[in-house]
Amino acid sequence: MIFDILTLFPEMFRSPLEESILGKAREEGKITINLFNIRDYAEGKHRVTDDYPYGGGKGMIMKPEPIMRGIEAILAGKPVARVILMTPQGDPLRQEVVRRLARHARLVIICGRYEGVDERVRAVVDEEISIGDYVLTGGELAALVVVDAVARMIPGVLGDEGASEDDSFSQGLLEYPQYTRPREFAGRTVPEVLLSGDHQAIEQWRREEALRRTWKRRPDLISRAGLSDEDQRILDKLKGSSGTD
Ligand code: 6GU
Repeated sequence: MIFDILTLFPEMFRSPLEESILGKAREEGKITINLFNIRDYAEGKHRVTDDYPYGGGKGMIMKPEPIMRGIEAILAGKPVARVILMTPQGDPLRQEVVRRLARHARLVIICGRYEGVDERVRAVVDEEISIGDYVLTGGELAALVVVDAVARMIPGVLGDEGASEDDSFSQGLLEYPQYTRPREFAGRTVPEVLLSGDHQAIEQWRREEALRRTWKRRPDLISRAGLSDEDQRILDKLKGSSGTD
């Protein structure tokens, strides 16, 4: 999968994309990340990329021409790509959006800065994405979030365990509690069932804990989760008893 990122600050991407799982996925050629500096597509001695807003107001607006020239250069010859604009006005990123994006062979991601981009840039944008209801100084960190979330859905990127299937959200629920050694730490012990070797009991406990957590912390997710009759029964039981988690 190819990610082409159009930004005024390519350096913001280097280290996060070199480390750990993404670094390895790049080395192994499972993902390719190309960084393009919008300034390289700006004209004139000063290569200006922003200007004052028509109609007045505070802040600067990113000029359309450098971004459009950048997109044209990126798409030249290989036009099959999804063009995404990172903006707080976009669709909120959710796991289902991530899964859908991961089906594309190529994503072109435009990072907005300042107070926004000239509206005419939207003519070449297929979709706009936000990573949440708060404001960042620019789309770069948000684009990194998109690349990370999408890349880990690509087969082989997480290794052969296919761990992305079991995550929080992949089933519409938060993840169950996890433990590793030691068996007792700071006076707290690992739940007995996890030491029992009874795989069916463990699975049942995990499902119940996932449901409990989701119901307590993110009740908004429950209605969208698509629960089985068994899940619904567990949930009714949880609601009946006043749990403490
Ligand atoms: Cl994509 N950009 C900016 N500037 N702020 C954000 C965002 C994006 N998503 C959430 N906040």
